[in-house]
Parts: sequence; structure tokens; C-alpha cells
Amino acid sequence: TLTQAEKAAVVAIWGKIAAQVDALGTESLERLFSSFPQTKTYFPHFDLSQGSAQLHDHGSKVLGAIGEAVKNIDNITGALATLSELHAYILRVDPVNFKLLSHCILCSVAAHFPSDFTPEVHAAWDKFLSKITSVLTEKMF
Ligand code: ZNH
Repeated sequence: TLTQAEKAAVVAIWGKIAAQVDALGTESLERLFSSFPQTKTYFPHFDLSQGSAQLHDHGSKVLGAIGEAVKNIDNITGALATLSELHAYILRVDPVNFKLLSHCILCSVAAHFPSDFTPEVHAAWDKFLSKITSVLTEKMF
């Protein structure tokens, strides 16, 4: 679980990310699909070319869900329960892919907010995204 200081670090930088969920979500997905092309197999029905409407739409949804987790940082499991079922039972996304996406989200946040992305913020966000990953993958097994 996250310490109070880690929660505060997550919430602090979220204020900036929230104003750019579309841009950051899209960039995170573009990084995911170009750096780890195997992840594209989950999206055969999407136009994954750079800047496509579907990338923007999906990127906003993913970061929107992360925003819900920030708002409910003391009850992430409850906040993401429906999404957890979707990813486990319907989408069946292999958990390794969550690590890759989390990494790409961190890279995008770091690239957009270099001075906010201190080692403490980096570590706190890494832990926060790991928590989201464990919630979204826990029903898989
Ligand atoms: Zn996911 C979907 C979130 C990861 C794949 N997602 C989704 C959605 C959301 C999300 C919000 C929408 C839902 C509805 O609509 O209802 N994800 C998310 C998050 C995460 C994720 C938060 C982490 C962090 N995913 C993921 C991964 C993958 C995925 C890793 C793979 C690679 N998703 C997916 C898919 C889908 C989703 C495929 C469906 C899409 C469509 O639309 O079709």
C-alpha cells in the first residue's frame, strides 16, 4: 500500500496530468504500440496509426480511469472493480502488458513534466500504477 507521502505525490502531479488526459493518454498508447508492437494484437479493430481518433478516444479513457483511481486512492479496488472484470473475463489481457503500458505512461508523464518528475514522484507513480495493475489483473487467475 502507498504511504501518505506517496499518495500526496500521486495526487499533486495528477492535477497537471488531468488537464492533458487526451494528449498524455494518446502519447502513452503511441509509445506502447511502437515500442512493444506485440501489444497491438489486442486492438485488431482499431486504427492504430499515429494520432487516430480511436487512439485519442482510448487514451482518454485509460487516463480517465487512472483519474478515478486517483480520486479514490484509498479504495482503488472498489473504484476499478468493473474494469477489473472487463479486463479479466472479457478482454483477457495478459498481465505483462500492464507493466509495459505503465512504463509508457510513466515515460509520457516524465516527458511532459520533467521538473515535477522527481525521484520521489517517479517512485510513487510506479507504485500507484503497480497497484492499478494488480487490481485490473487480480481476477484473471
Ligand atoms: Zn484497457 C478498454 C483502462 C490496460 C486493452 N481499458 C479499456 C477501457 C478502459 C481501460 C477505461 C474502456 C472500458 C469501457 O469502454 O467500458 N486499461 C485501462 C487501464 C489500464 C489498461 C486503466 C492500465 C493502467 N488495456 C490495458 C492493457 C491492454 C488493454 C495493458 C492491452 C495491451 N483495454 C484494452 C482493450 C479494451 C480496453 C482491448 C477495449 C477497447 C475497445 O474499445 O474495444
